[in-house]
Amino acid sequence: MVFKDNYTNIKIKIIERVILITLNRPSALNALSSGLIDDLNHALKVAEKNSNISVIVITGSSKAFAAGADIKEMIAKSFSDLIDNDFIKPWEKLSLCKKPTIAAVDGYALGGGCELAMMCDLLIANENTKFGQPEINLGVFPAAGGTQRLPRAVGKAKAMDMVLSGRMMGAEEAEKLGLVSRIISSDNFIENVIEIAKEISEKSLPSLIMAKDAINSSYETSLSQGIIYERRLFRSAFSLEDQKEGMSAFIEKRKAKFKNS
Ligand code: DAK
Repeated sequence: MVFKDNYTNIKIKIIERVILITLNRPSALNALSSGLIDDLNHALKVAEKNSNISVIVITGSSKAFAAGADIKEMIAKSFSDLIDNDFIKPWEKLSLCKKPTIAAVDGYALGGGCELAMMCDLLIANENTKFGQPEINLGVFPAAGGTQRLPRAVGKAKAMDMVLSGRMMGAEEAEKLGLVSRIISSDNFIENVIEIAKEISEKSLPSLIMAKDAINSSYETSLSQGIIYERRLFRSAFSLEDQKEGMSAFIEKRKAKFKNS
């Protein structure tokens, strides 16, 4: 399986071991139409299988990461349409991706756009970013994980505030609350995010995958079960050549050269 030469709704660029996926529906502020999600999922699937790629960065434009699900596509749907065809299900592919993912968020990240960003492992925001779950203004409420991931990130009080009032939250507040991993200033925003991604991509890929898996499991299990799972994964890391290389490099005072095996 290979990347398409031309996607309709995204652009891709490979920089060393990093893939940059840019959501590209400028006329609709990157509203997440089913066509866009199909393109995103295709690129994600290829990137996940491609052994030359370690880190996936998803970004939008300086005006909008994504302004949510496509309201024009959604308006005519009925209850039974949603029962027959859960059109949000395909969005979950991102949250199931085993490789590290980074949302590089600039401009509006609203509704499904905010939810998509929250599915990523790191959320790096430009200082101008505005997060929000404004679905309440449309007579509905967040349903692509917003009522679940947002309170886990920012706490119940702030999640209730955002979801019930539909107000937007700036990057600074979002970083203070733990929704955002890092804020990067506007100058050379995406280049700086790529540098962070490149730095991560130089680590051992199997260890990155296990570390991500261990952290995600902390949301699904009790502390004692999570600690047992962490320890099992840690033991497996000792079957990697990369573990010997990483520790030898430390002792020999040189930079580790991981083989991802
Ligand atoms: N969908 C479709 N088109 C959109 C859009 C959206 N979400 N957001 C913006 N656009 C389009 C506008 O209609 C406009 O198109 P034209 O009128 O030029 O054809 C163009 O993008 C530029 O937008 P504006 O003219 O409005 O630009 P402004 O700078 O004035 O305002 C804005 C920017 C981001 C504040 C504004 O566009 C806005 O409020 N957008 C809507 C934000 C929003 O309400 N987002 C939530 C969408 S609902 C589900 C699970 C989850 C979901 C659904 C189902 N299930 C489990 C079934 C998720 C739902 C959502 O995300």
